[in-house]
Amino acid sequence: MKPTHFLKILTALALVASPGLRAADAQAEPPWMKPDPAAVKRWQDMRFGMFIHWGPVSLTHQEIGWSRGAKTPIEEYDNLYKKFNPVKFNADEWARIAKAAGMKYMVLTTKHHDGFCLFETKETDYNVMNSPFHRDVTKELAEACRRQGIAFGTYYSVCDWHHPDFPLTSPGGKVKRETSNLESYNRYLLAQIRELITNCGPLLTIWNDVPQEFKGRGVKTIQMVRELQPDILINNRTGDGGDYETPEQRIGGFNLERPWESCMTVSAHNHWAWGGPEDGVKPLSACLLMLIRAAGGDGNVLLNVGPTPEGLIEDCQADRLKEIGDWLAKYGESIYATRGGPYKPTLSLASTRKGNTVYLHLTQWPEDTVTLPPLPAKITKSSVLTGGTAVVKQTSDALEISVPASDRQEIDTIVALELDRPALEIQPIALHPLGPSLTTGKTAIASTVIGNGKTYAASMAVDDNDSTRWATAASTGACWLEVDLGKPETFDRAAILEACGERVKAFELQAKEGDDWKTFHQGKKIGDRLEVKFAPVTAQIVRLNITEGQGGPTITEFQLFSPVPKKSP
Ligand code: H79
Repeated sequence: MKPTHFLKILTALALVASPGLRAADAQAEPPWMKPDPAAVKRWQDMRFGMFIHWGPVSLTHQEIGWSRGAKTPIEEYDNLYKKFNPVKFNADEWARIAKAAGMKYMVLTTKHHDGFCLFETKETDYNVMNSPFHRDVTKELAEACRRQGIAFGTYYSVCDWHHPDFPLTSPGGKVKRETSNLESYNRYLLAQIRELITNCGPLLTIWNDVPQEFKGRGVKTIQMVRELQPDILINNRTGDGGDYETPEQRIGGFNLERPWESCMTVSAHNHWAWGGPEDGVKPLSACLLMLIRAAGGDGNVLLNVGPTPEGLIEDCQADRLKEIGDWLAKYGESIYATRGGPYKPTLSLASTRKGNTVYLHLTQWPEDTVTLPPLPAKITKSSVLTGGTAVVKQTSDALEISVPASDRQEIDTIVALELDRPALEIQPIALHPLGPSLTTGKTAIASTVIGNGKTYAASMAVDDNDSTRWATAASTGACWLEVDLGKPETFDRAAILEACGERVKAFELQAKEGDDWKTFHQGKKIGDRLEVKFAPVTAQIVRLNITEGQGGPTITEFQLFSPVPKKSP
């Protein structure tokens, strides 16, 4: 059968990132577990921050932490700091680059999983003051940010593959130490976070990472940081949660209840630390869509740069950031200090709101007229922020928007709708033209699952939750995912969401007929989200057969949809 074209139509994308605390738990919580609401609001209003992954590892062009004991022998990795001398480092220049990008805050890796400390600390000699550079990079950045009106926060990994008391070590935290002392390591961690707040604070946030060993210990971290600085925020990777969710390398789903921030890499190869001159950057469109989709879902974006061993943010990264900043300088009113919605984001649309205004970000035009469910408000005026005019028709059962093709922007056409009431009063509106998926909650199996556990099981691809996924080991190429629909069902469309970039290179959709698999659709790349349409198929057992893959394909959702019943005239 012939592969059909992409269907780039409006589709509700996402579900809520991850469940918050249950009401009963919330009541039992001590008050210091809760952030200062004004501080949360200030941080949400910023919407866009700079993440910086840096350290002696930049000398190797390999990934921070992960390359220790893998690409780089441990002995060599742990001695890199003796050659770390970033003489061109200028904290004010980094703050200036962040500011020009329209970023309102910065978060620096003060200690990644490799244990090296980019700040002056009494707790270990393994820190920047003992490198030839001999300067407290963290403090200098905190001060430069303060001078330039940028909020400053510190990334501090909970896991530490270098520290002798930490139970796991390199490569990749997969090796158990023969002796360890988590209690003593916890004292070290608390002492260092205290140093960061006292010497470099006040801080916007403590950004913890990889807390697997810290269940039950995060509470102490949260208590201490709030005692030291009541308006500080702390992310959810403490071991016991925290103030905001942190989807990584993907944009979170719509969520007005729980604050969230997606951390993303500007590197074309998704590198955190500097990947060398050939690393490259993501296109401007991809960067802007991150921001637009995040704002539309009520989340922030923390966009990462990896500076060079000389201490420079490479031109190609800085130039891309400047382009984002130029866009924000023109259209920032539709991003900063807005809330997500009322329409939940889809592939082709995101909406944000502030005061009496709804901003529609139209990022694709599958049809000349965008038809949406009606807004429960009267639109008193409309304008196109990006230039030109829009025709806006409001009826009792639809809102129709059209913008002449010549006024549509390649990346984002922004239509501002003035309402007769506060836009925040409107309840979120889901756009579900594809209808509910037939695969949701059904039984799924896979040819292989990373770790063979539940976390990345096949069922995670049919749970209608874009925070979970079916994953395979990095060595996996070809693989398959099979869903039993429970009874024969008829479907003519599929949506496939892939995580972690484009690891699928070729795939087919197959239906089981007796003992045979019949292919009803073939495709190549999947990517973030692919929607396909085909002639109706009736089957009970269906397979996503990845015939070519690289680096361990991982699928967030595999969905099938019944044909839409024709409207009677
Ligand atoms: O600092 C960045 C990552 O190093 C860190 N979080 C962000 C902010 C992180 N630590 N653990 N994880 C993320 C989760 C595990 C990611 C992995 Fe992989 C994906 C491990 C194996 C595949 C990335 C790619 C790291 C090694 C290969």
